[in-house]
Amino acid sequence: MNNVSIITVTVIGVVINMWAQTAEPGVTFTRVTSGPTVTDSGYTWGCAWVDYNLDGYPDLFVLGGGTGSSSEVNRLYLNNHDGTFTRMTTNEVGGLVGDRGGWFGCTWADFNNDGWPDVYLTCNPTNALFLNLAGQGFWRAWEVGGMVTELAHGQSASWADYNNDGWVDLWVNDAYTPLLIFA
Ligand SMILES: [Ca+2]
Ligand SMILES: [Ca+2]
Ligand SMILES: [Ca+2]
Repeated sequence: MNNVSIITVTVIGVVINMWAQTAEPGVTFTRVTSGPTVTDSGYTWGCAWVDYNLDGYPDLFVLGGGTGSSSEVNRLYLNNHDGTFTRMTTNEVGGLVGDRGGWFGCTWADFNNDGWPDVYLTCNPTNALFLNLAGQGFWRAWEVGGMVTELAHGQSASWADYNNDGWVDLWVNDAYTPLLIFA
């Protein structure tokens, strides 16, 4: 893996594909076939790269899909700095990887401006906001108003400081309610 410069990940249903680009940009990609990021089974939807522990290496977050009794948990893969990843457990990072649901999308941003990236997740039946505990885990925030109570079937979301006041704002779309912005 010494010649790897870029890794891309695609998650479509149960199929997880991961390609590593060689050091010469634009030349070729090689499919990654080993390690938990490509061998773990389960039904998955969205994904994102995020350096959640701020060690300078991007970690991989993958959302578990499904509904009802077949709902899934999310996955957070810690970058080991050597081309490999370790799947984090509920004991290590909390409900972010233990709470079951029909998780659809995620958007990462430091919403409380403490320097650590937090994440908002869209889900059936309840969307969620997880606060990053200084890279040592995540806490699910419930007392944050309608962003985790008004929506029934979130699809996707995105953070941006649209009014330029120094605090990120959240845009969410939902299958059954009007599009919403939480500022
Ligand atoms: Ca990291
Ligand atoms: Ca934060
Ligand atoms: Ca703002």
